[in-house]
Formats: sequence, structure tokens, C-alpha cells
Amino acid sequence: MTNDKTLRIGLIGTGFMARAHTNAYKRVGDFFPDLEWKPRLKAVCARTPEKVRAFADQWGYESVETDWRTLAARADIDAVDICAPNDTHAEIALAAIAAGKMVLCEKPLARTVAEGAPMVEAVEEAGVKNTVWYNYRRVPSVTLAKQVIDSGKLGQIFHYRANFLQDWTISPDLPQGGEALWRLDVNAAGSGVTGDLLAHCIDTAMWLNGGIADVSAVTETFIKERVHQETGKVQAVGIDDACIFHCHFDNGSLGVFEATRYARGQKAGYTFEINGQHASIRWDLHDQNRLGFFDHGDDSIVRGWRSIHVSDGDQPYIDRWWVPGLCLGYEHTFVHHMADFLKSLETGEPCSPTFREALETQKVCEAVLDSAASRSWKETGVNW
Ligand code: SOE
Repeated sequence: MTNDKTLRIGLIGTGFMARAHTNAYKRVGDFFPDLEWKPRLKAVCARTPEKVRAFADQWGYESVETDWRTLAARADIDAVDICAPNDTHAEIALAAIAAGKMVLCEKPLARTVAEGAPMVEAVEEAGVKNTVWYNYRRVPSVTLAKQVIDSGKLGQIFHYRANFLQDWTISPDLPQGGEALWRLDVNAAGSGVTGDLLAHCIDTAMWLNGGIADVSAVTETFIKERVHQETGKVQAVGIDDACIFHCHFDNGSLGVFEATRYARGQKAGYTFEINGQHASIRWDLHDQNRLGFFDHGDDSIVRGWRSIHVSDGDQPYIDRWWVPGLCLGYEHTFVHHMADFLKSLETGEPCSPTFREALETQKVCEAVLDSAASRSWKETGVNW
């Protein structure tokens, strides 16, 4: 580690998450100039030499690698950022931790709890900084929802419901596996919508409303066979295309969650609603600069759902950007996460969600899949 507070990043992957993270590294110092630590784009790694070179040239990485082992071992890298498919997370993270690097891992932590648990053990034993990029917590309107809930305005919470709906896998001609389509290959992804989409909903839900105690789920795989891009053969599809589950939270509230890639017209339809004794909150990713709020305590002649445009300087993260009324987008969530990560280097506090917290989300995902397979309720074993 250099002592000038430069965080030398080694990024693995060149897909869309690699772009989202790199954009965050590039922007964070401009918009959070008071942070002591500054990221430096030291190296990017991917298997195909031309591709990784093109990515490095476009985004400004100083060097390239084609083997992640070399990258993880490099003395001039402080933090390894894993933006590769889920089946690589554990192996890369363990090697990076063994080399004393900080690790930032794209969600989900791993494919299974068994794969994720040693990652948690390793980061904690090595005492290296770690975080998992569950970015939606850092949409300012979602962070505001957390502040509103923590202030007690909702009172006792009764219900939490969330959806994450997409439609991009409806065609049976879509292959599975390989570049861009590894999310359809169970070996690479670990699961389908449960690990890819519900994991986001679960992370947000437990952050806002506490641990999920038990679950009862159904899953469906609508298209049972697809050509595999790598083998060229028609192979069974092992992922869940859709998943619905309900649950009990530790605080006594009930939850209901749905995710699918078969909701025609839905692209990233992530929504949630929380109903409390005094007030309710609702949120929609497609309208992410707004937070819905209903307060039963309002005078009855004006009582109703408010649509709070989260763009004022005293709302989370907003003072770093433009002037009141102007909007933020998807990319800002990653900049916020990076700002919090850099801040955590100053304060010595963990940067949430840590590997440990992400493992709790993994436990819920696994209980959901087990419940669907066994058609029975499952305890999650979550310790939130
Ligand atoms: C899947 O389409 C996907 O890209 C997820 O992998 C991301 O985590 C989610 O934010 C958007 O959808």
C-alpha cells in the first residue's frame, strides 16, 4: 500500500458492471473532493487481450492483465474489484485476500452459502476491507427511506413487499452461457432470478426492515432447454426464471417478494412498499428520484400519498451534485458506494454491505431455493 492515500484499483471484468464501477472510480474524487483517499485505475484484467486493451484505453487504466491470478498478486494493487461472473467470485476473492488486498465484489457474494462462508472467514481473519456492490441502497430516495424508517415515522411495520421484474429472457432462441448470457447458466450464476434480482430486494429489505426469519417459495423455469453458447449443444436450463416467496421478518412483519424475467414490458421493474402503523413508503426504480410517503397523521383534508422529489441538498448524497430539482441516475449509486468505501478507509468503519452482511442475503436466497425445491417453509438462519 502506498502511504499517499492512493487506492490502486485492479478491476476484473470488462462488462457493464466493470463500466459502472470504473465510472464511479473516475467521478468520486470530483464530486467528493474532501475524501482523503483517491482511486487510481491501475490495472484491468480479462481473458481476451484485444478486449481488455480496448477497455483500458477507453476508460484510462494504466495497464492490463489477462490472468486474474497475476493481477491479484501484483504488489502495486491495493484493492481488487471483482466484476466477473458469480462462479469466479470465491476463488478470486480468496486469492486477493491471501495477497493482502482489499476486495470489492459485485453482487451476489457467491453462488451458495457454502461458497460465500469461507470468503467471510478469510476477509475477517485477514482484516482486509471488503464490500459487496448492492448499489440500490445508495439511490438517494432509498437512503432517505432508511432515514424515515429509522426516525420511527412508520411506527410498527406490518408489511414489506417488493418486486424485481424483467422481460429479457422470454425468447426460447436465446442461448444460455458464455459472454453476456452467463446469467442463464446455473453453473456460472448459481441461480436465476433469485440470486440476480431477489438478492437486491432482500439486501434492501433487510437493511430497511431487519432480518428475514423464514421463507416459503415457488420457482418456475419456463424454458426448460436452451442451446449453450460454449458447447453449441441444447442443454437443460438449471436456473429459476421466476420466483415468488413470502416470509416473516424478525420484527414480526410479513414480506412478499416476486422476481421474474418473463414480465413482458418490464425492464428493471424494481419496486417496494412498506406499510407501518402510522405511515407507508413506496418506491419505484423507474422513478428513482422520488419517494412515495403516506402519513396517517396528516390533517384529513390534505391526507394522501406525497411524492417526494429527492433532489434537495439536505437529502442523502444530493449536496454533492447539482441544484435542487435536478435528477440523478443509476450510475450515481456506484459513485455513492465508492465515496462511502473511501470514507470507511478514513474512519476504519466497515463499508456496508460487507461480505458478512452479503452472506446473510445469500442465506435467504438459499432458503428460498430450498423451500421451492422441497415445497416447504425454511428457516433462513439469518443473524441480522
Ligand atoms: C440483470 O439483468 C441485472 O443486470 C442484474 O444483474 C443487476 O444486478 C441489476 O441491477 C439489473 O439487472
